[in-house]
Amino acid sequence: ASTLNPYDLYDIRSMLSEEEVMVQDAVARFTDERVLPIIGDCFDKGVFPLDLIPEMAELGLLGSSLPTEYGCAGMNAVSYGLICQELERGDSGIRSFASVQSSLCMYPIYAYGSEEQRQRWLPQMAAGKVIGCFGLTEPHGGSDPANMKTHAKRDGGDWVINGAKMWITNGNLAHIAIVWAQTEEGIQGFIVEKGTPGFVAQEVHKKMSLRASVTSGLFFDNVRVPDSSRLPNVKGLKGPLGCLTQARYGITWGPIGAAIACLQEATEYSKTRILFNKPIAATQAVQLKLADMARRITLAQLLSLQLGRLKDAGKMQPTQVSLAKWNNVRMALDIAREARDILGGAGITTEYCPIRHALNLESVITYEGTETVHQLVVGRELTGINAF
Ligand code: TGC
Ligand code: FAD
Repeated sequence: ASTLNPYDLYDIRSMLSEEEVMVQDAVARFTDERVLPIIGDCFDKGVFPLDLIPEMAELGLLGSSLPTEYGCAGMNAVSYGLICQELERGDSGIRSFASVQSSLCMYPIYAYGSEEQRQRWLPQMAAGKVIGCFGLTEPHGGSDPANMKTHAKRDGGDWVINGAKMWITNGNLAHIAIVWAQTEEGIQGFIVEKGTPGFVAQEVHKKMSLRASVTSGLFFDNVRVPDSSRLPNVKGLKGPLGCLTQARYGITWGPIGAAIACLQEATEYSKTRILFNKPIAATQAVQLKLADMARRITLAQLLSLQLGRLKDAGKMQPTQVSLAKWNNVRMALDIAREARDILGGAGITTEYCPIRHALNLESVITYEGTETVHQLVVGRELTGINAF
């Protein structure tokens, strides 16, 4: 009998350190025991499972790569990737929560914030007591954030923010928003607290995707914040883009988890579904589909692991992240749709995971840079010509 693991055909596990294996196993257990039993219902009802936040914090999953002096776990990039993979095996919405909290909110406070801001926010965010959201995208077009309309104007020792952000994950859950605004000195980031007069979050309804995640619009009507809430150590688009590089790196890993869940479901189903006197798994058509899924998952696993090793060595480039985000999300979306097909009619209900993953991945392929944006980043690298 074969000793190969069908969901790890190239034995990625053997390339992980002892600590990385422990992290993966702990998060896998969390997903199996705490996420999978409830997530179909959460998706149906359109609610994010808030109860899971303290447990995610306890496992060190919030800001996992930041230093222990701020109450974080100080793990490496590969461990962060494995966290994203195991969370997204549960649901993209759970991984989104961790991505936003870790890479888009805690990371900028750590990388661009003052020591006072770090001390004030990071330990509470690692503990899941303060939730963050990240406001970059605006209603008139997210792919081109350089053209943002939201602006902040100096007024004595304060700043006054006006504008709107759209499609903001965690918007209505968040205690603080990292808000990117145009200023006379270029784009700058501000920490805006919930309850600040003039700041309103409004949840987006009627979503068919990422239903177990909160998505909101943010509105700023003469919102006054002190200069101490400005992130002092970055100016320009490289501020938000630097956060996106962190989050996109995690998103290269996440969809591998979703794809594995779909392959597993399709394989099991096909072995027990008897048609024309034999399991559909015994047909060449289904085996070709399953084999192709395994091939694409294996390639994605190798891409993300190498990307993680480059990141841990301090050598990862944004173009490499774009290539892997594009490849791996496309891989998972195609697999989720194909797995849905193998399940026939049963595949259209949330009793089985493929349709939920397929619908979720429709967001994942759009957010953090659309597939086209990442293709054009790679094209620009090859040609030296900016085709945006
Ligand atoms: P360009 O004007 O050339 O560059 C501006 C400055 O930024 C630097 N830079 C980067 N730095 C770090 N990481 C990156 N990936 C970077 N890319 C560029 C660059 O060196 C330059 O620095 P400096 O010092 O010279 O000023 O900008 P560009 O032409 O590279 O950007 C164009 C484009 C289209 C790639 C960029 O605008 C883009 O990525 N657009 C897509 C926007 C996007 O992804 N939005 C995502 C919003 S957040 C989100 O979706 C969260 S979902 C979370 C969840 O729920 O999980
Ligand atoms: P647009 O930018 O209007 O793009 C429309 C179409 O035009 C796309 O197909 C795009 O690929 C294409 N296109 C754009 N430029 C070109 C070009 N030069 N050539 C060819 N085609 C082009 N944003 C945040 O800031 N924070 C969040 O937390 C967040 N969470 C999100 C959660 C969800 C569920 C979703 C769906 C989105 C979220 N986003 C968030 C927003 C997301 O980043 C944007 O949706 C994304 O960047 C695309 O922007 P857009 O929707 O305005 O589409």
